[in-house]
Amino acid sequence: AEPVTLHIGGTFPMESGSGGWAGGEACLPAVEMALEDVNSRHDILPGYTLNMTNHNSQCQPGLAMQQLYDFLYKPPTKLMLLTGCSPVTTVIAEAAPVWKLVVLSYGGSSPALSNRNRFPTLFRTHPSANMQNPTRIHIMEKFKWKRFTILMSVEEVFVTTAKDLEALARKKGIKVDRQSFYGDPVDAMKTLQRQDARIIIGLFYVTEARKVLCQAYHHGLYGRRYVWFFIGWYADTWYIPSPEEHLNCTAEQMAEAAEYHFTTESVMLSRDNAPAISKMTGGQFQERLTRHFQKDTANVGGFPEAPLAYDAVWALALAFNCTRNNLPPSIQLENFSYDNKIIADTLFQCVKNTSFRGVSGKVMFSDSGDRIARTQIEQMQGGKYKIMGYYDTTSGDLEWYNKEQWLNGRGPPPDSTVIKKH
Ligand code: ABU
Repeated sequence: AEPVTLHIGGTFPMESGSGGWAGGEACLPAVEMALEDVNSRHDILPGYTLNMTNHNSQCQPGLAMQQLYDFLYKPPTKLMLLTGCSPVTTVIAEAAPVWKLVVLSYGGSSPALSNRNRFPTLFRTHPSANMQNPTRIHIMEKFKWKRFTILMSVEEVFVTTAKDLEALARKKGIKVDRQSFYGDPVDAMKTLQRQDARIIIGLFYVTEARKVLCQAYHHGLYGRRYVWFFIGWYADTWYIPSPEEHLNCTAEQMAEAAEYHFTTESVMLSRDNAPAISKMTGGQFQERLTRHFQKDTANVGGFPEAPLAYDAVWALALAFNCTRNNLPPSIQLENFSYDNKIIADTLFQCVKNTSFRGVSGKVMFSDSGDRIARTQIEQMQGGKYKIMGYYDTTSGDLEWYNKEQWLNGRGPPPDSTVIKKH
């Protein structure tokens, strides 16, 4: 007999009109690869084939709303939705429960998404941005910094990360100043200069990161007295200006200002030698995906997150399999409709109980639908990122390789002006 098709919907930010995350570039091929792999397996969803309708959300929530209506009102009925980028995941996951739809986000890092009351049917393979805050505090303590400044863009994903970071710092007696901006960071940078900020944690998307770096150069907020921390999932060459942005900084100036900054990001690729459920290791998955691109993957949007997107499809397929096995004999998975509570509830329970070895590591969700992961810390040295170590939030262990470098050649600079006593 012909296999029965199960339909899902997916939004992928292929380019970022709003300046957000353009992760669809690598995450869409990763999802397509996973659909192919799942569909060719006879032990998962026998008798069924998965099919995805997808849209380019450009990481814009308004556009994504229109795409959600398309998913809902244009047949066939979708059984689940895949989303990437926080603003889009937020609007879709807030609306989806009305149609009894489970949402699986491969690329939403906003801590706000952990709210079960607001997002009752959301799960994500992407770890929350809050995962990196204990790491940041640990590094502050390691380098004996008792004061730092958060510079952030006014978007829920960054505002909620900053709030959590401030609360953690307060508990450790570390003083935090906060400066925010929307679009143009110039005024915020002037305030940083006035406040004599030295240790600065930046929370913004990559387009804004380039503006900040350029302004850091012009305001002299870089070099031996300053330490910047940026988000680690930007492409490796993110700091090189693109001509359309009219940044008023040359590539050399940007590279000079970027030198010795640190980044933190959740580990998203399994280093395990044992193969994942897909029979590939994390490394083999990455090699296979790399072959898909004609260019250096350091410049492909969403390349670091691609394992999360690949694993999201496996989580979804396993959950469909589990639902099929747990439904009463009179109800078929393919009979799902947007008011079918029995299938929706069974599917929700099945996703909740997900547990498998993925190419991104062990895939399991907490009660709030979140993923737990280690954090990787890197530093830019000579224009290249070098791994400094890993932090395990669960155990509080920092694995540190002592490879950090400082422009003064001595050690970490002080967190404020040192007044010498005579
Ligand atoms: N690592 C990409 C996260 C993108 C977002 O949360 O919007």
